[in-house]
Amino acid sequence: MTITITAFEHSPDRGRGLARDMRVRWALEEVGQPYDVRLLSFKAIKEPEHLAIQPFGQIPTYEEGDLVLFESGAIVFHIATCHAGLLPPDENAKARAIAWMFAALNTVEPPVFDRSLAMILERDEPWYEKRLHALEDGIRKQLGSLSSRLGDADWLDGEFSAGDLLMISVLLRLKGSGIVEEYPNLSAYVARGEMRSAYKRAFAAQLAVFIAASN
Ligand code: GTB
Repeated sequence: MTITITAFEHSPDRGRGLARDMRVRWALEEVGQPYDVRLLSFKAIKEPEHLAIQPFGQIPTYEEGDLVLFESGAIVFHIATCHAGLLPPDENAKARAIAWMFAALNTVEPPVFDRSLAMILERDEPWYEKRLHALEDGIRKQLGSLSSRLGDADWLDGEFSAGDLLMISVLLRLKGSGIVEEYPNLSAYVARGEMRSAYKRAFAAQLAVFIAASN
């Protein structure tokens, strides 16, 4: 059955792979599932046709036969449960990998997202610098804990899993800030993710959308 995901027709990240379709593309590449992409404008994501499949008017979504899903974490989890390669077979190890998926989305992504939002919406406020420092200190608190747990391991818990895929996707949002580089093991961890051939294919696919839209 054909898998179709949605992504931005003109991603504001200009091909840097920061929008959340990237994690879904990466998961599909990891498990070797081909997929189609329906590209949508900012106007189209707020129209009834898209709202019927994504109630908040966002990308990404996932369609496969009768199944329609939204929320990138739920989509990655679905892909990981249906195909080998992103969750370990041992039940306890699987539960721990799922815990890392939640940690990426519930513990690390919120402060990272708040920083991105502040940089867009609050840049002209007189208190912006103070707020940015406070948000970055919040991120450092989580990254310090993550760095201690990772130690000198390659991945968060044994083999590469959907937990690593989501955590690295979240950390990539900090590219250019210099914050991840304060933790050399996290910096190397992110680089290991980016070196995976599945990541490279997913990145190239989303970049091709930006290049085609620029021509
Ligand atoms: N919790 C949902 C999920 O994980 O699927 C959140 C989905 C979401 O935030 N989607 C964003 C969206 O559709 C795109 S990814 N926004 C439109 C809207 O809400 O109206 C977020 C994003 C956008 C842009 C950049 N960027 O330019 O760097 C990075 C990330």
